Amino acid sequence: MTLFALRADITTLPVEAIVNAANSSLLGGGGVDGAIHRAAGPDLLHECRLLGGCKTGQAKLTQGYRLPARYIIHTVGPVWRGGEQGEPALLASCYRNSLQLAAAHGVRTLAFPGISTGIYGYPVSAAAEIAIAVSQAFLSTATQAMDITFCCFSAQDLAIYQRLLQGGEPATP
Ligand code: AR6
Repeated sequence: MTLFALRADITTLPVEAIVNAANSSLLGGGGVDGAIHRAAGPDLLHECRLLGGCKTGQAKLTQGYRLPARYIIHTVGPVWRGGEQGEPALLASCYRNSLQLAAAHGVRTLAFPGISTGIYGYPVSAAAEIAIAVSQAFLSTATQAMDITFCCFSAQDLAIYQRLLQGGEPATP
């Protein structure tokens, strides 16, 4: 099993790529997006301006600039509107497209934040189930191994992931 959960600031993780929970402008925002732009530095915004935004459920890749991570994969999660507006499929698409983009760039260590579970209001347990299920499905068909870390910002979120990952110990990437 190469799925891990840990509690950390995702901008500090020594992985090859981190995923950003962005908005469709890709020009920065609050939450983890703001933290990533602050830590990566202004060159990130310059590259993002060239990308022409990103649709909900899609993903785009940039360099990591001042981050330990070589790449940042920016994905736009759905805003939670009660769960009947296609949110689960869109969130699954975020994870799947991010994983495919990572694999296409030879990434072997990848960290995800809880996409949509902050400002966008997606319930953490439901989102974590999708994150894990999509990642497991991806790994079962991937041609190359990948370590996937679910980076939680709170102890509560970490407990949810650990329960869903069947109590596995959090591991450093
Ligand atoms: N490291 C890891 N996780 C973090 C960090 C961090 N440094 N900071 C926050 N989180 P959010 P969303 C967690 O709101 O819900 C932005 O303005 C946070 O606790 O960042 O997808 C974008 O520009 C939560 O668990 O993203 C969009 O407009 C998770 O990251 C909008 O927010 C995601 O919370 C996207 O909202």
